[in-house]
Amino acid sequence: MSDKRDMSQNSKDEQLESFRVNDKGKKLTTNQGLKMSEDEFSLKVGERGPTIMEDFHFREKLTHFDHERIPERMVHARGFAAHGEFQLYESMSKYTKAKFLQEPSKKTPVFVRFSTVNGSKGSADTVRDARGFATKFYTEEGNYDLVANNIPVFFIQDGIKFPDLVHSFKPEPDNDIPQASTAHDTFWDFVANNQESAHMIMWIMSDRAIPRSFRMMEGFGVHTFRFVNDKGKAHFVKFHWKPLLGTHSLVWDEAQKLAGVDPDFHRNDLSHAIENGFYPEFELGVQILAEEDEFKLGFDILDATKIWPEEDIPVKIIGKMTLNQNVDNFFAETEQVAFHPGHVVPGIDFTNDPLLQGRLFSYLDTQLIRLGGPNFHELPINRPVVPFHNNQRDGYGRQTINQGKVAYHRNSMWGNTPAPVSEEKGGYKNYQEKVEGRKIRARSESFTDHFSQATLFWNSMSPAEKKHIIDAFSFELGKVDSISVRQQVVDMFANVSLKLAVAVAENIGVRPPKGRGSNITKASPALSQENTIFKAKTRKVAVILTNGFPGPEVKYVLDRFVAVGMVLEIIGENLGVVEGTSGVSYNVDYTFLTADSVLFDAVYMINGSRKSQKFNKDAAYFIDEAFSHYKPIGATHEGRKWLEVNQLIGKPGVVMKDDLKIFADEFIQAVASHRFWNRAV
Ligand code: HDE
Repeated sequence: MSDKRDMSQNSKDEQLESFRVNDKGKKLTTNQGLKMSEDEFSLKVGERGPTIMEDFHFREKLTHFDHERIPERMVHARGFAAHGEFQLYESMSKYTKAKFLQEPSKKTPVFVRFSTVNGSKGSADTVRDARGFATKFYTEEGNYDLVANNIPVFFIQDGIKFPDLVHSFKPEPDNDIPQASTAHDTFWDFVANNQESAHMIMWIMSDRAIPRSFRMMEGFGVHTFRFVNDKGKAHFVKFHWKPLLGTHSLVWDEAQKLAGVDPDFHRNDLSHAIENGFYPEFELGVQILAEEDEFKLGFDILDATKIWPEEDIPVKIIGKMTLNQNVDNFFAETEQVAFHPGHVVPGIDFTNDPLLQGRLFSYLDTQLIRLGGPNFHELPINRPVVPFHNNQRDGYGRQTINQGKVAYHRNSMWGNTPAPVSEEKGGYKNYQEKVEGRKIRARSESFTDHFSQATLFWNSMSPAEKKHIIDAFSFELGKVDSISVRQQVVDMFANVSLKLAVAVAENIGVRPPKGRGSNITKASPALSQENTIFKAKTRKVAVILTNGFPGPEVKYVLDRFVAVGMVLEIIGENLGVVEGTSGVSYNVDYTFLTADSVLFDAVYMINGSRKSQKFNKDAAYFIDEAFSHYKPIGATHEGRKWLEVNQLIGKPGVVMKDDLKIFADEFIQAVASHRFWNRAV
């Protein structure tokens, strides 16, 4: 690609366009462009004879196929991505000179890959795990990667422990079991013997680890980074993504069932939302701390197991990212994208967080093995939208044809070019932090409080959220064979909350914990999902509808739902069209054979008991399950019979009204509420 083309282009999409190929309607050729007359039969000696070496087409086709797979990511193997754009609300020039954070009028193309951490590429979407939330900004100063998670802290404090952590949570090495799950001995043995993990474990046991959707997750840069302005003045900064649909989760039973019913649940959710024009939106927030205040927070800001409570340091919302385009090709884009926290632009810099320092080594290293060499930056999805010039040459898969003889610095033959650029003219210059010290392998004393913020998190949870945490610990430790490990974990979490540890100990058959509990009483309301945004928009409603439904009335209600952006899926007795009175009809999307309540956010029943016993049984099960997952249930017309049969009338979140306008209002409100935790199920 010529510089001219690179320079003229600021849209990543235009750049990708030049790489897109559509084979539809084309003639078949080999990779050398040779048209082939036959693609079904290998070249043989006689019709029944052996295949011969001469068959270059056979060999090329099979060889390519044999090499189609690349190593999956060591962690974050299962991911799903989309394109979009980022736009700033107000200039950040006071804090950073990063060009993409100066002008509210400017749009920066982005590519975002969401992922689970633990499971293999083919594992289920809804497992209990942290989620990756990695964003590549294609800026005019080169690519900036914000490689974030949906949890604001991490398990460990120093990058050197990452292989130990990952070995403990991956399937156990003797039998490769279990897949995509931390509910096994080695992980919990690691936790109990590496107590810096306490805070992260509280998040992993909470609802945050089973998100309803990628569209409903927060994102966190985790580490403390630096913003540097054009005067060279630095501020500490933490990055946040806030979803405009609010932060919402599944319930554990639902998450487990979804892993079977639809292992692609989050992928489907994201790609369908984009296809239907419901573009996911996330606001970018920053917490900013003056350098002088580095030691004022009561914990070490270089410790990645700590948050900056939002009530103490507010999150300033500075812009919005909109995901508006699905990928064309999963391998070329989602699989080959290569993120790296070290991909920065002037105005964004690092701190000495030892976890961040470890990451700055690991990401480039991992791309070399995964993408087969040092030229992965030339892959279309990884190319910056500005040209790159340096003396790096050759290597596997090199695409640029570098002209001329000179490939070294310093030179006279090319006037010592490519030439470094001064800081004033936009060259990156690392922040000149003064550091002094002895070379030692040690943990700073300021990194040794592992429990205060774990308790802060616990204190901030609603009663329902606390119950989910106790249930999650009990599930995970219930799968641990070693009684000693179970006991160690319970003893450890007594330092977070005695109530939590005692409840878990009872459930998993170990001695009551030895710990004394915590004297931390502080809470941070921003940590509870009860305090998030609630909207009916994009919520998926199962509409149970059979022939003979009252056409105009049902149409009125369904139109109201669509008007607020709810997504309706019709469940009927059979596929095809379901007919109502006055010529109103709908296409049926599912029968009870293909629909399961876990696929939906809410249920609306219009038609009640049918002649078929099977239909009645299936419907009863469907509604019961939705009820047990705390989902809104609405009924009008004959649908009310189901509420009677299932004894649901008057229960929280069960809406039944004769007046259809009032019904629609109340049901929309119920759907926006997400779940009704005050139900006894
Ligand atoms: Fe990663 N991490 N990580 N990580 N990480 C990778 O890089 C690593 C950490 C995160 O969608 C790998 O390209 C170390 C924190 C995301 O492609 C690897 C340490 C956070 C993704 C790696 C951490 C993350 C990765 C594997 C501790 C949240 C997926 C494949 C020092 C802020 C990116 C790859 C994608 C991927 C190393 C800790 C986020 C092996 C050594 C903390 C979102 O390089």
